[in-house]
Amino acid sequence: MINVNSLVKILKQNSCDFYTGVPDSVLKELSYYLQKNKNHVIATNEGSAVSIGIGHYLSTKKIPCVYMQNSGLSNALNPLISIAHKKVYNIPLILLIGWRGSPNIKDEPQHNVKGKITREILKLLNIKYVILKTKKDLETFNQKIKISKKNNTILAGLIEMGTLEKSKTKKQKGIFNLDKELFFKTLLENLDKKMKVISSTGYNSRELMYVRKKYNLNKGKDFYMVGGMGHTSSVALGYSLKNKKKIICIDGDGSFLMHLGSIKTIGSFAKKNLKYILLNNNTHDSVGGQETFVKNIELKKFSKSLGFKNFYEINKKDQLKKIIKKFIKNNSLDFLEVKVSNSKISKLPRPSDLIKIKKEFMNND
Ligand SMILES: Cc1ncc(C[n+]2csc(CCOP(=O)(O)OP(=O)(O)O)c2C)c(N)n1
Repeated sequence: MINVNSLVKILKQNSCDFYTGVPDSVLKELSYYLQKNKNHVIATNEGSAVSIGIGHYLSTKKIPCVYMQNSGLSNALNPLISIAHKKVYNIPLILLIGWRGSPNIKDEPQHNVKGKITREILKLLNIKYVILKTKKDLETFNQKIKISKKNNTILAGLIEMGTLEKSKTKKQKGIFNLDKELFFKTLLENLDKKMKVISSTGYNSRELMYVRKKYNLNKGKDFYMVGGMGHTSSVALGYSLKNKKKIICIDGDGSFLMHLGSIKTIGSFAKKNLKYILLNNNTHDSVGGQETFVKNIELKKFSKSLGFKNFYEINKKDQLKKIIKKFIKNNSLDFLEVKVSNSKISKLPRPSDLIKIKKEFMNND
């Protein structure tokens, strides 16, 4: 196992003291360590994180540390290839990559696919990597960082689930109180039979699935976005344009921010049958509770200026039923923000038979 302090120490020895990235459960101990660090930027997507790192290098000549989950490596490809690559601007970066679905570890389907090809992607990009498991690997990493700095190349550290030693730091609490389970229950009770729901990566899809089963609520069909974080709203838009039925998109705030431009596309192109729900807990709850900073956005002005017709906000239990009923009944492109607490359910199920879920979702009976 690896202690985050030892990892950070090695980076520091190499004048690397600036961190940017998108949170990941594998790397949550690093997030906890960085909580009070002023040289740390939580980015909304991995391409932005790499780009922030590139900017840091241009202004300081110091190598930055960019962290991400391997699923986000694909978001990072553009700036990694078209800006930082050896044959373009040749910019040194240290990547710390949470390696979900590594061949040694049993994981979910979407992670298994990415986990298997993560090293091949790095090889294609000419990025050298070290698998970080032990203190000895840290020493190798240290040596390779020095070479990276000398040649201005990119170096990656691959970190598997369970490698980083647990610290005493506890996950930060959210800032809102409304129970998410109660929200899901009320929503499902008020859905029309033929409605479709598309829900985001993170706890949202898992909670939706859990609440359906727990209370035996069967109206409507769900499509759980187990991967493709940030693309829930786009899938919902694409679906809604060729379907007359009402379609509900349930997004998390981290997911909403990851490709925020998609919300503008909805504002410009969606019809009246698309309904967007932002489940706002102001955190990346499912990967360690890191702040998303969504609370600083004036969502009413924001959504209206993008083309949504009505904006609703729920932050108390007694508003749930009335506002949800109205939101569902309206025949207009509406935005509902629900300020919810972090998840309180301890053992959330995970969608597993994805092909079955897809078939059931596509069945219009
Ligand atoms: C491209 C990509 N980057 C990072 C992750 C890791 N990840 C999974 S869920 C999640 C947080 C999502 O936050 P939010 O949408 O607010 O949902 P919550 O966790 O609060 O349920 C992150 C960062 C991912 N799955 N995909």
